[in-house]
Amino acid sequence: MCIFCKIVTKEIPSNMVAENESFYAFHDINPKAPVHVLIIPKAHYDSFRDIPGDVMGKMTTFMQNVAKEVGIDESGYRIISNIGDDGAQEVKHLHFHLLGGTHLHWGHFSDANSKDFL
Ligand code: DGP
Repeated sequence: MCIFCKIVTKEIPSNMVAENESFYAFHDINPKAPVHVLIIPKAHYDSFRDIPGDVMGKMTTFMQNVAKEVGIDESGYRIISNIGDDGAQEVKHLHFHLLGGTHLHWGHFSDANSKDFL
């Protein structure tokens, strides 16, 4: 069982923000912003590649509500999902990072020159 599946079953403790029958939100152990919440489906999907569209639709509503719950809905926030090797995904259970509580800068993505891809 993966580490986030163990968080869902409470085998590994976490600082919960919200949950319903299908999704779970908890504070990241290594926060990169004043608010840094991880949002996961309780069912295991390796990454965003694998989640069915209808489940993603329900997850979107849950994520919107979590942003309200932690008080960053009006001020703004960022949602990131790292996918696979080039996405630098460490935990292979789909998760979205919800970041906010400060003005976030844009960067830290790659040393590559974007012109390389044009
Ligand atoms: P990613 O690189 O997108 O796979 O990020 C994984 C995130 O998961 C990273 O920000 C740290 C967080 N994390 C890893 N293990 C744990 C844990 O046991 N508890 C909590 N709360 N967060 C964890």
